[in-house]
Amino acid sequence: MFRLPVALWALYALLLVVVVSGRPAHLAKQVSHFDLNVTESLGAPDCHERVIRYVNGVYPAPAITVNTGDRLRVTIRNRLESESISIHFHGVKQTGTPWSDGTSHISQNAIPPGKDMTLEFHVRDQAGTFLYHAHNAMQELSIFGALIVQDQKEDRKHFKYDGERTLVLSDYWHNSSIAQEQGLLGTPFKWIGDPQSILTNGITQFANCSTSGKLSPKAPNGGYAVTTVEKGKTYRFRIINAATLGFFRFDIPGHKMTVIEADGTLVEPRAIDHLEINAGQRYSVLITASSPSDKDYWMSTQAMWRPKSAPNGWSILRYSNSSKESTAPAHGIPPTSLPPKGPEISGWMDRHLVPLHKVRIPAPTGPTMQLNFSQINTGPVGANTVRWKIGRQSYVLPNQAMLLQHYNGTIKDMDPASKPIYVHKNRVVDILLQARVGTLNGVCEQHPFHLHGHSFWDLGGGNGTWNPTMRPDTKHAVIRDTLTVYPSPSAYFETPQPEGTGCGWRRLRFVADNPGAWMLHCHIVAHLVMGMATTFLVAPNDIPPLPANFPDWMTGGIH
Ligand SMILES: *[C@@H]1O[C@H](CO)[C@@H](O)[C@H](O)[C@H]1NC(C)=O
Ligand SMILES: *[C@@H]1O[C@H](CO)[C@@H](O)[C@H](O)[C@H]1NC(C)=O
Ligand SMILES: *[C@@H]1O[C@H](CO)[C@@H](O)[C@H](O)[C@H]1NC(C)=O
Ligand SMILES: *[C@@H]1O[C@H](CO)[C@@H](O)[C@H](O)[C@H]1NC(C)=O
Ligand SMILES: *[C@@H]1O[C@H](CO)[C@@H](O)[C@H](O)[C@H]1NC(C)=O
Ligand SMILES: *[C@@H]1O[C@H](CO)[C@@H](O)[C@H](O)[C@H]1NC(C)=O
Ligand SMILES: *[C@@H]1O[C@H](CO)[C@@H](O)[C@H](O)[C@H]1NC(C)=O
Ligand SMILES: [Cu+2]
Repeated sequence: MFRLPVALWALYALLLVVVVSGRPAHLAKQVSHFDLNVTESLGAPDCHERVIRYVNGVYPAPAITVNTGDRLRVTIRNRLESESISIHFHGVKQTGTPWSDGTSHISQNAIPPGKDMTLEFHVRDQAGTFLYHAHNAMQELSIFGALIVQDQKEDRKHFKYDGERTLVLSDYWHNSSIAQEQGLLGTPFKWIGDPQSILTNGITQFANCSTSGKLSPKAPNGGYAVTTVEKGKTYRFRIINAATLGFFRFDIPGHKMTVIEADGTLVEPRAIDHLEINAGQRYSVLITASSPSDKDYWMSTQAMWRPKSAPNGWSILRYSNSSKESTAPAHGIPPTSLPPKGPEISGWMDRHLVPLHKVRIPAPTGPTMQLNFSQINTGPVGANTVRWKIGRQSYVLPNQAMLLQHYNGTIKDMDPASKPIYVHKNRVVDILLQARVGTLNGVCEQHPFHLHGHSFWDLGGGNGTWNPTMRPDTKHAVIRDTLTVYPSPSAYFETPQPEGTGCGWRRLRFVADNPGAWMLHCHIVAHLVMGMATTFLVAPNDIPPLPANFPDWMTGGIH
């Protein structure tokens, strides 16, 4: 029998500690290196074949899992034929690294085909469920994947579960995003319509996969995502809405869900019978596998706050005797109808949330910034050219990234439609988002607003038009990064309203403690492309210098 030297035994013991109990504190600050090699080729996520984007050969992009405190070094290789890309880590604050936000036109110029770029950043004081996705015009969510930041010590202190599962929900069109963008920005305006499919972990069935003849030689090949659980165990389901349009209702028959996390903030556990999750939002729910194990449960995802939903947002919850999760898709036959949606109730989900850790909410240190937004028609009479106006104007992305223009000293020469709102260091900013009926079709819609570089308190909202007697809702003020401006149910969508009618409002508050150039925008990508965005230049004098190794082509004027 061979004998290991004492030092090796010590190393073995240390490794055992690391594996068994999670990472010891002194090893917590790791550098994790990830490659994101972006390619495109034919695929058939819903059995209808089209060109899709793969990251490291898979769709959706692979999940990235790190620990709180880790430093990430992410190398993005753009191997697309002709499109520039950037990759944004949605919800990660990028404290001190505004150039790593991955937002093209704002934090960097997009990465041209054939080029590589490495982003470095810390996930300092954040933990929970995030996502990463492309952030260049309409291609926004053609590349998306889960980003999980573990803080096992903290999570296990409050919640008991035996395992984790991740469900990435997304919506999917058969038309290319380039065709969509041309339709949206062209005259006459052409809306993208509702998606053909709602995918779970990148697959569903639009056509019958056996008969459509569209079985792609490469994965994915459609079918239904299968999530396996063991009888008697409790799981943390991390549910990520990576849709470009859909506000989803998610149901699991025969199982109660208990929500414990919203956008990286732990909340008091609350039992819910279904989940409502907007584009860009994430929730963790606990579910216990205590139902009969001899059948499959069809989990469903359907769009709310739209006239109709794609009917194929199905995936399978399956009991298994193996502790290993199987990922092989199934080609079963789902139920014929989705669970009834019930009436759309503004803020139903938000009112189930109370932060687990109570933190003092600072008072705003300036006047409330009211951002009114509505659709405008800028086209000639009889032909529509449609944009979304927010605040003073419809936002036009600068050709050169705003942050680079900050370093160049050219922001002051920018087109007014691209200029940022200046924010002093550490100002406590209160923003009142007020939706109004525009000139086109009299509709009120929901809008998921996402802020870069900061999380905010979601201070509640209401129907119609805000007035100063309406106080912030501090009870449900969860710190998050994506909130919903709901339309009043009575003014919703199908019922045309006169121009100027208040559709609904919501208030958020954030501490501007992260110098940089940051976007606040609607996460409905079509709305973003149509100008529903604004930018903040936070504490320009305190923006740290650009790292010397920032790629040449970035500052050389290539778009
Ligand atoms: C990404 O591409 C590089 C360069 O071709 C290669 O060295 C690396 O192994 C690839 N990474 C992955 C995860 O596929
Ligand atoms: C797809 O795009 C083409 C070209 O823009 C357009 O003619 C067609 O109507 C679009 N199809 C759908 C389903 O939106
Ligand atoms: C698990 O194993 C038990 C006992 O062998 C068996 O009765 C049961 O059907 C199995 N369940 C599944 C889901 O395979
Ligand atoms: C798909 O087609 C095959 C072959 O015709 C059939 O056996 C199967 O039931 C169909 N599946 C669905 C989901 O309709
Ligand atoms: C937003 O609308 C309100 C009410 O019509 C108006 O008082 C306010 O000035 C508008 N704010 C901005 C910034 O345009
Ligand atoms: C909004 O209006 C609906 C009825 O249309 C009502 O049920 C709801 O309570 C209102 N919400 C708020 C926050 O006032
Ligand atoms: C910065 O200025 C240099 C020199 O004038 C110019 O070549 C470069 O394109 C500018 N970069 C940006 C991002 O404006
Ligand atoms: Cu919107």
